[in-house]
Amino acid sequence: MRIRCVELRELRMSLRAPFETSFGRTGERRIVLVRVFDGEGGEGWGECTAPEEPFYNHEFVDAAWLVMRDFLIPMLLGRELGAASDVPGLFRPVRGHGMAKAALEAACWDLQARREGKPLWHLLGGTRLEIECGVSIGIQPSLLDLVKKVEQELTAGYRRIKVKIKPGLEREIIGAVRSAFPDVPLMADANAAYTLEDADVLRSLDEFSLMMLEQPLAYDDLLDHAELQRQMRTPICLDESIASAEHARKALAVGACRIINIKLGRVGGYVEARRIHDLSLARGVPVWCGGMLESGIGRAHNIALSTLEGFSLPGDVSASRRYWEQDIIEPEVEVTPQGTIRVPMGVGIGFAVNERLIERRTVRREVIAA
Ligand code: OSB
Ligand code: MG
Repeated sequence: MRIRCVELRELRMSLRAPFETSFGRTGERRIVLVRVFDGEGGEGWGECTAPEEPFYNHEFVDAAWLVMRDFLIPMLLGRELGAASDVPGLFRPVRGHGMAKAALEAACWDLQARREGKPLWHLLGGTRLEIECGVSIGIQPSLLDLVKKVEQELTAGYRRIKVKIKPGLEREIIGAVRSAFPDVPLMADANAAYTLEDADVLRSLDEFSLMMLEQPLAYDDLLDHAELQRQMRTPICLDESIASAEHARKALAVGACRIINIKLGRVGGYVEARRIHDLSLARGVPVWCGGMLESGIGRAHNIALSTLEGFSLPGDVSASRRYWEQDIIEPEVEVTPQGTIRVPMGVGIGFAVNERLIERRTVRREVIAA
């Protein structure tokens, strides 16, 4: 298979409610979509999960667009690919920019699966037909709003609640949810807002019986996380700190975490995500699929990834309705009353792409051909 042409699009999509973390607040997403064409009538879709600003990691929409257009796409065009798994090899000269790489690689996987007439999850080696869903709840205007929100998500069936925390508010946020719902599977995500100087307050979170504490310390740290993990009972889960299988191997070797959040974009695509998955599975370390406020295309890819055996904990992959008035895939992603998503049986990502809606939301489009 060869890629003859790539289309980049930027869409504007308003979130139904703004999403706030320790690094900021997002109301309107700039969604970047990638479509690859094989010149023989085949196409594949990917989504670049780079956010609007370089606050989560170094990547952001405008940089990802340029890296794809000026470096990655020229490396891909016209090259003979035995399979989509060959794509990361072509991109190796570019350092970092995992989200830009992952978007293109994911589109090639969708294309390959469609050419072979298979669901993508099957091509990836997935085994789960239903995936367990959790929700990530941003920082709310008040504790009462937060407790109401949690109640609403539990009523909808979600199996795990993740709350965002930030310094000074962690005990109030977690305490409010824990006292309202004493037995609910609960975790907290700090998005790297703390340092080891905060070890006392972080250690005190052990009393809330959290499933895990996600990324308390710096995005580029492993050693301080290992020190904190030695002092805490609550398992640490790393998100930002794991951008490759090498990072995962080192994190586990030094004891920086006991659980890993895998995001396709952050780790640079399916090949690297599967490496992290395989290594974690071999060491008995649970993994789960994170989210980046994706549109339906990124969401469909997250569902496919979540079918791999090692994804044994509920992820941040939830219903389209929680994010968008109208999603760009059909049907939209829906969650059962049991808090699961049934894996689609159609070819490729398994959802139809609503091209008319995509066209309406597009603010920028560029086509790059050989
Ligand atoms: O840290 O997991 C995170 C959203 C944007 C950036 C980082 C994170 C998140 C989320 C939301 O937690 C996950 C989702 O609902 O897509
Ligand atoms: Mg996180």
